[in-house]
Amino acid sequence: MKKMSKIYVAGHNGLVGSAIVRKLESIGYMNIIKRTSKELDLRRQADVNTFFEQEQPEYVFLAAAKVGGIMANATYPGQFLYDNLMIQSNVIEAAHQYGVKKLLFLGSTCIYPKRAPQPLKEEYLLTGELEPTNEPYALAKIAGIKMCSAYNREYGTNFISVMPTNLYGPNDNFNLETSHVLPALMRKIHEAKMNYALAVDVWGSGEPLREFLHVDDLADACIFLMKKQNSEDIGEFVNIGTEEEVSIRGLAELLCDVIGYDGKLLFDVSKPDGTPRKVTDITKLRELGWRPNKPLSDGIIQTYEWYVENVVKNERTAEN
Ligand code: GFB
Repeated sequence: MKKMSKIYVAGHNGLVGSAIVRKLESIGYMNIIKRTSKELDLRRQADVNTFFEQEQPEYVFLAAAKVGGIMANATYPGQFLYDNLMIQSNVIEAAHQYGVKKLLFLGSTCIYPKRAPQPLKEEYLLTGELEPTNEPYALAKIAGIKMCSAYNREYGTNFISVMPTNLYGPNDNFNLETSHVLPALMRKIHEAKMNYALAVDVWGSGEPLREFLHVDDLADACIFLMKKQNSEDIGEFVNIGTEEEVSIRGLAELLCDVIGYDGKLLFDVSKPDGTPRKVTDITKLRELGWRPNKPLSDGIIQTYEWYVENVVKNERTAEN
């Protein structure tokens, strides 16, 4: 990938796509193509083909997806399945049709079986039943992995897939109905502090274990893989994570420390826990030559500053 190569970042406004664009621009990539979902609906195959025919991208980061936390997955299972299958199928097929040199497809560690051994190794894919709260999303992502590897076999393409663990960082979704746990608890704890509330509501038992990767680390890993590795080096896909886990209770306590809130945590067990544990094995990624470098506490401090500067201030301005 050269500094003037034509690179399409699908989903450039999202958490992942925006981090990839930030990183690419910061290291001198000048020729990045972006389209909002209003300008190009990736669920429409003819429009996607026209776009690829006109733009002829050489490299594609496929970060466009319908994503959300445990409640969004449960509330919109049809949209999660349809939108993701359509977006990824159209982009992967067009990348093949129009001769893209390399494509990187982003999945998620929810592709692994609910009761897979931990830490999760790549070979555990399709060895058991999926976690029901995100089965439609996981099935779409598994189809994406299989489509990339099938196209590599059948057409000789160079399409690679990566499975990031739970992500967080700037440009995350802070909507309490649809967000993931880290931004949701950041918002709830911040608002509790500002309103002098005595307690914060945390969904589930607080016992599930999760691993959190800062999205700037993910972007760095994706660009590293795009530049240096091919599908035959990577195999079907590679995990991207930190191998460090924290309970939801532990995460809430860490957020309370960073935000400066000393009220109570109230666990609402009427809400789902989801998968009990999800920690990646990143041996393969280390062997390929990459390792994470942002500790969770530093990443949370940086993300909280971003949240206050961007989300809180904008909402205050909109209210006035
Ligand atoms: O991040 P999250 O929504 O999704 O929830 P998953 C993780 C855990 O945090 C669950 C708990 O046990 C939630 O019950 N939790 C506690 C909360 N308080 C809250 C809250 O206020 N909001 C939210 N959202 N959770 C998603 C999948 O699973 O992870 C996706 O649904 C995707 O498909 C994504 O794979 C990475 O980690 O359970």
